[in-house]
Amino acid sequence: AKTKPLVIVTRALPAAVETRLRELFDARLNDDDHPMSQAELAAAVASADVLVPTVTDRIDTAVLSHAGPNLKLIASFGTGVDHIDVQVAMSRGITVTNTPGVLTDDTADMTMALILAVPRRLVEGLEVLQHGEWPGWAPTWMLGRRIAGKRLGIVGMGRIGSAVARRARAFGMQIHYHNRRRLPAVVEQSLEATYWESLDQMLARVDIVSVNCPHTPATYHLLSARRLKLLKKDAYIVNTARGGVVDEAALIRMVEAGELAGAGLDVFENEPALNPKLIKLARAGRIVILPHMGSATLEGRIDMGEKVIVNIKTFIDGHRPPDRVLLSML
Ligand code: 8YV
Repeated sequence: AKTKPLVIVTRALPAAVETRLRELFDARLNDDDHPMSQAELAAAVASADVLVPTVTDRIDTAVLSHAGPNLKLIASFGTGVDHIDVQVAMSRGITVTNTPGVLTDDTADMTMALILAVPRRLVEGLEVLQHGEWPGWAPTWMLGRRIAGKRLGIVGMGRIGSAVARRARAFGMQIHYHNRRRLPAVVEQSLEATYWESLDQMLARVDIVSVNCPHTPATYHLLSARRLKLLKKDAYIVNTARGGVVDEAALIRMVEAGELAGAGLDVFENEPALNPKLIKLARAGRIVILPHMGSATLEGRIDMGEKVIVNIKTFIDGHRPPDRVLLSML
């Protein structure tokens, strides 16, 4: 009888997903849910038929050099694949899949939450009350900036960027976007979105920037120190994509110097270690920071797990998995 494939899952997943993984595969789960070391990852790829990593696992060339002859699939739990050296994996005959689509709404909601929270000073207000420091209502106290009528510049108009655009339209914002490819005219019209082929030109004209593109070699520090300087002094920046897309040190300097109104960040260049300057700026009410919670809903995590399972099942059954990562996506 054909034995079940050995599927090594690097982190603990929702119970419903783990139960299903155990039913279908010889699943080795991470019961105490610690982030795996590079040595543990190397050992995992050496023995597994399928590896299920998350964003906390760095599947680099060194780890992949330990890949055993059985490893044919890396079915990542998550959409971004910047933690995996996909090119090296593919050159070793390993297929890589991700989980796009199921976390679009959750991530767009969190983006919208930051787009609202930062200019309207939500966290500052909360903290005033929590510290028992409310001086009482006054006409000129705790004034933020209006969202309606403002220009939102979306960097990366894929699934999540488009979902942010739809939400922001409902809040009365004007949608501008920069993307590798211009959207089809019907889609652009339905989102009432203005396309900017030049990122530089868009940045100079918008009030809030939302980063929604994947992190690839081409988008590393796409929002560089030079480009951040193109923003208006009273502009805000929101990032729910990947920290590496923005030059974080340059962003910090600009907020500190008052050259940028503020920022809402769910992702950072060096997670989970945070630049202490970010924490200082957050304490001072200048920025809002969240610990990579964009897709963190129970429903989302179950859907992601289900997608991982479908990708593995399809692949094991000899078919092309629905969410195969292609080099053209990177
Ligand atoms: C997860 C994400 O936090 O999917 C992504 O790209 O950033 C989030 O959904 C993580 O990636 C899960 O591995």
